[in-house]
Amino acid sequence: MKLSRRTIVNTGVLAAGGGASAAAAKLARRYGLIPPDPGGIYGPGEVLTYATQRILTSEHSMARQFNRSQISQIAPVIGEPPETESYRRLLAAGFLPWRLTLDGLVARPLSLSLDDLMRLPSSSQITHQACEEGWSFIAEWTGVSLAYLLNTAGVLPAAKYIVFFPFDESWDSLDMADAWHPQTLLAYAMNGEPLPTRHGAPLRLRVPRQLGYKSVKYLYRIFATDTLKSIGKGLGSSSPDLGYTWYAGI
Ligand SMILES: Nc1nc2c(c(=O)[nH]1)N[C@H]1C(S)=C(S)[C@@H](COP(=O)(O)O)O[C@H]1N2
Ligand SMILES: [Mo]
Repeated sequence: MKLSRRTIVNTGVLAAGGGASAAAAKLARRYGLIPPDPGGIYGPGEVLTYATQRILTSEHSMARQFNRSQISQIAPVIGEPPETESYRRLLAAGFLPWRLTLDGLVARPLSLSLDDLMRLPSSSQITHQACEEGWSFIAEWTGVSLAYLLNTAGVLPAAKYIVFFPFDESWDSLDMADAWHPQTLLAYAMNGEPLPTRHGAPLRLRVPRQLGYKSVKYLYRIFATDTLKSIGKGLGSSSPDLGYTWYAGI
């Protein structure tokens, strides 16, 4: 019998007898599925969502893809580009001096220019991006799959998370299931044009299986690590500071 997510959640809750929190704790203990921010304001619910998603969806379940005719006429943007001096200088220089660093638990750290990235095998997707605040749009993104880059750098088996650092404060991280996922993309183009500044130039992450805030814009560094404890407040991203969970699966 194929159990629905609801069945499992309900069964877990009933079996644990103590509501969602006990069920989450039980599931998470059994499967070792604790997200990095379990102590936050969404703690028990966050553990339950992450654990049930990881148990019930295969690692390669795919986000829906659309046709060109479904691309949104208007793509909303949120926020202003980073105000740091280093970002402004790079923007003014057309990102020629920009480099993406990939380091941490990798056999061969990488430092790549935009040209270097564009010479790697490219991959495109027409997917839906949904902001937690309610708006969404469909666009085509083109870039290099994160899995390709992780393979090139030789990510070590000890790596449990991949962390994404932008020129502003909105850093985030993915577990290895989402990092290796074939639709997780480092995008340098949107709808056939170079990525517009406010959509994250020169390079952004696209994680179509999670809410928009996981798709970090304005990237400069990708870091493979076995722990998130020493980064920021140790919660795996800047989002828990703002009241959003680390795991934002949809
Ligand atoms: N570096 C950085 N990445 C970011 C953000 C940000 O403020 N800074 N906003 C996030 C949020 S909340 C959303 S919904 C999407 C919005 O992407 P868009 O501006 O291309 O629509 O980017 C995400 N990535
Ligand atoms: Mo968002």
